[in-house]
Amino acid sequence: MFAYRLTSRFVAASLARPVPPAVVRHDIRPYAAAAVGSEQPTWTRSTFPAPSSPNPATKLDASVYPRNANQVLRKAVAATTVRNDWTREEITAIYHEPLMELVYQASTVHRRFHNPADVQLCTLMNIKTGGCTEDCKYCAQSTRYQKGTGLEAKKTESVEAVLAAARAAKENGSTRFCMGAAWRDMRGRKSGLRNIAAMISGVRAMGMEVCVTLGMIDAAQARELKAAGLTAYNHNVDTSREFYPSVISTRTYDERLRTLGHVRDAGISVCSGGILGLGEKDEDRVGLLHTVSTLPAHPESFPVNALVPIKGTPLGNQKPIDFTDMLRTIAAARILMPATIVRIAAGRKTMPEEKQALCFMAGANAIFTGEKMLTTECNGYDEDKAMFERWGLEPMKSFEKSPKPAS
Ligand code: SAM
Ligand code: DTB
Ligand code: SF4
Repeated sequence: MFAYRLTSRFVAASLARPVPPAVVRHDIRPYAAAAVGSEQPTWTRSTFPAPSSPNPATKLDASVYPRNANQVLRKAVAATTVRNDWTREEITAIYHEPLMELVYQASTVHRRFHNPADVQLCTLMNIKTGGCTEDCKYCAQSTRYQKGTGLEAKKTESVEAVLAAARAAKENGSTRFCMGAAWRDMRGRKSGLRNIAAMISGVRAMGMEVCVTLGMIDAAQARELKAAGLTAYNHNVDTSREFYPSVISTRTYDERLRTLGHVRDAGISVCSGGILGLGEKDEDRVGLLHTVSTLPAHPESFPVNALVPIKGTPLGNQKPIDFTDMLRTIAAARILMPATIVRIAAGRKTMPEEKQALCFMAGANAIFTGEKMLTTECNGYDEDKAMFERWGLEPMKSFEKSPKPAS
């Protein structure tokens, strides 16, 4: 009561008095105007004097952090169209902005391009578990680390089992169903592809968006998946081009980009993001953002995975990514790719709700929900429903952000 009286008296007093010029920058009105795209103040690192003892975690190489950082952020935030000509220097400047300001500006951009209450719910199913020949150092499903992980390879799931899981996901409010297979590519899997086409058309017939992640595919396979009704294809570049070879040796960065090209050419939405916490540096997270935000067209979806350390893999003892690095990556992605769905992917299970809320504030607008990710636990449907209730979030409608299918 007391607080209320104080506040209303303060509001009444400030409305009565004209705002003196000295406090104009604190006035909320320019920020509100920014939501419709006009000029606004931005508080950047260069707005403040250099700290007397720089924090080693945020110390920057002057050669990559441009002097005109303020203008870089200002221009990025004021943009009303999507850009794909970002330079690494520009992305570095945005990524290293004071975190509060970065989140605030990302949130502003988010509100210009999306309804901030809408969050897409996607459920994953591993349709082929384990037995993968690749050597991705983070992965539970590679045969190379099987002795340590103890994960047994399984047969591919049946179409019936997949459709039953999709139905359950839909009943729980998911609008996208994503099927993953633990293999390198689709070579020599003709009957496998026919089976997957049946899964795709069955899930589509339920009115859900369908995504698959099947490793590398060629142009003809992409067209076949499109013909079956596929909405999106997930294939992550994972990290920067420079850091990539320290994580995976059995396929190249360019091979990944070629698959993304086939997906795009077939008219399928691209879902491509990365993993944080592999031991990469800030410049690698900037490199990841640079790769995806300078593709000829931005991915429609950008998943941000935090490494889930799997015992027995080479990264099983990796220290967790700093949450602030994850938040910076999400916020920068929102500014660089304003129309893209930014997905909090792996690692959400261990994230307290308040951290998740900060990610949504910074522009994340999709999650995986359900019993399982691929081999690890996922935040359950009920837990996520309760969180949405508390924070005023709503499940995004089907095909809200993906091209509506013809039929
Ligand atoms: N085999 C296919 C491929 O690699 O393209 C599809 C499945 S793969 C598991 C999909 C993505 O999940 C990987 O590219 C990686 O970004 C993410 N991922 C896998 N294991 C992970 C882990 N332990 N922690 C976080 N993300 C992980
Ligand atoms: C993506 O970027 N992350 C999801 C989905 N796309 C396929 C997979 C995360 C896997 C997490 C580790 C596991 O469950 O094995
Ligand atoms: Fe195989 Fe995919 Fe795991 Fe790499 S991430 S080992 S390709 S299942």
